[in-house]
Amino acid sequence: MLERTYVMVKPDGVQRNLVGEIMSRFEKKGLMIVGLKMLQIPRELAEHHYEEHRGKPFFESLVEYITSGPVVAMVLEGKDVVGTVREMMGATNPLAAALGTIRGDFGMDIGRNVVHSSDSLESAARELGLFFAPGEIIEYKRALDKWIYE
Ligand code: IDP
Ligand code: MG
Repeated sequence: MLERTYVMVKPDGVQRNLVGEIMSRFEKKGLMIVGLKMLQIPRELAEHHYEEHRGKPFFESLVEYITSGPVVAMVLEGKDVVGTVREMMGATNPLAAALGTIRGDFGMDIGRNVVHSSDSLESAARELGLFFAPGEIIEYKRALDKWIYE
């Protein structure tokens, strides 16, 4: 099923010049970029985005981390894209993440794990809505699609 998900390169990924590398992996996989922007997340939006973690011991440091510098936010579209991107991203703790995944290849600490992606279709819809206005998600045809999908 064709789905959309919300993905972002976190401030550490931007500072470490990993934006191109990370986006390139998604492009090469065959996922389609249908929304893209750079922003520095205001505290209120960060707290909203990470609502489910409010009250946990790491919540404050998480909000500080995610608001500490610009992020690159994107909407990716593709077959089963939510699960596909979660797999490409790897486990939350980069030292536990498999090599070959983004976190496994580029991260060391759970509090600096380089990338975010929605964990379900429901959170994808919610997070997309927080970061992108409807008009900022672009529908277009890719000539390559017939070589990516049977
Ligand atoms: P996810 O990003 O793999 O979906 P979540 O459990 O949703 O993981 O946690 C959101 C983010 O909060 C993580 O990506 C990580 O940056 C941070 N985080 C999660 N658990 C911890 C922790 O135990 N200590 C510090 N930061 C954490
Ligand atoms: Mg999560």
